[in-house]
Amino acid sequence: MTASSTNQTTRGPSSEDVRALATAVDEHRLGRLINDLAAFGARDDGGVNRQALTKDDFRGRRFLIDLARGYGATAHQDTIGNLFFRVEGSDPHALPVVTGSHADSQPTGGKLDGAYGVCAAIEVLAALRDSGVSHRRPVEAVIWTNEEGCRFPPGSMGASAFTDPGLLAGFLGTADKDGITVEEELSAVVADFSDVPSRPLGAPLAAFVEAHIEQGPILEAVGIPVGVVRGIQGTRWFEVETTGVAAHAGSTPKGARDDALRKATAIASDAYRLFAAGDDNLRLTIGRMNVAPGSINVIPERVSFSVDLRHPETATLESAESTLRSIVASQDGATIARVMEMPPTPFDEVIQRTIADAARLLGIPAVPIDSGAFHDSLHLAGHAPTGMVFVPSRGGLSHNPNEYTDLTDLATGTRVLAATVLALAND
Ligand code: HGY
Ligand code: MN
Ligand code: MN
Repeated sequence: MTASSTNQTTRGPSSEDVRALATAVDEHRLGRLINDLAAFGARDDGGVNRQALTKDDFRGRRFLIDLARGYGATAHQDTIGNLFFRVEGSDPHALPVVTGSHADSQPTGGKLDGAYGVCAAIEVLAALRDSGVSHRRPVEAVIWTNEEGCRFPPGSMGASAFTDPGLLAGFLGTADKDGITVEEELSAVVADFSDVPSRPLGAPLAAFVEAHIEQGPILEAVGIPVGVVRGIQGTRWFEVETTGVAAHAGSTPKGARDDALRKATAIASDAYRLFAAGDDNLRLTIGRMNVAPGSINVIPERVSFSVDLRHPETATLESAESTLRSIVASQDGATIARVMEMPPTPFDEVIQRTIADAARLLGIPAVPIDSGAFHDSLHLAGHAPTGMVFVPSRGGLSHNPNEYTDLTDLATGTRVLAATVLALAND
């Protein structure tokens, strides 16, 4: 099993150690952990609302810190709240192999998006302890702050500040719809986490591997339990604003109505029509629209709405953005601002091969796959050799309370993750 980034065949773990570690992955312990974490921000419909830096998010973190310490890990945090749970290897000076994901969710999220990768990473720590398998490098499980970006855009705030600390100041000042900032939320809980030592952003690491649900229909359709992710498509987020004049719904004649919502809906319908006709891989989503003053009998004076644009190629994203900008310009006074840009990002070939080798050694079928969703790994890919392990999503559904993956598949993905981490920790 090759594990080093120099393409040399290096001393990796013995097949016996890999199998011992995979056997130590406990499906039921993993299932319990996923359900225990889902209790923080649980919704009545079985989903989860654990948005970034909310009380539920922080309570979930505290629960995971105490759990990881119980597995013999030390906990650290950085200035944007990323959490690291570290178990030492035989060489304390070696760069760590890091695995993990995000614990924040969508407001109408499921139990698995992000949480699965966090729980799988902690299960790897538990399996390392239980199996006694040796590893040279330290292994760390990480919880990245605010991956979803729905409360505080942009997405992957914690991972991108970790890999580019210059972004931190801007992120700390970001406010949610109620005007509460990232900095206010983080400083409100400093005392609660004073037992967790700090570490600087941007620590070097040997490799990063993230387990995640696919959130799409491909693995289920082909009946394969593991996806070896080749890379992530590009994503761009925009805020569009239109303005008008608030006036009486009944007494304002047609010619005197300056209606912000009429302009916004004209932009939206032009965008949907043009993108429906375009490249099938181009994805446009208008997920949020705010209308002010929002009264049934007042002509809207301001509308703001989000646009989420995705495609595997930068050139297509560029041309789609300029089309969108010209549609917005067709409505007088309308403005558009780009609030996030994640470029299409390929993953490290050696990490992909290490994941594929791990699955093969364990006799687990695996296929290469591309990610339609963005992930924290997109940012880590520029910081260290990075890869992802996908497991199937039932019906391809995610960002929905009915998100579901069989526990067997979750455990299978965790076994491949554990074997991959072991290979990288012994390269
Ligand atoms: O939006 C995404 O792709 C991710 O699930 N946050
Ligand atoms: Mn996610
Ligand atoms: Mn998500």
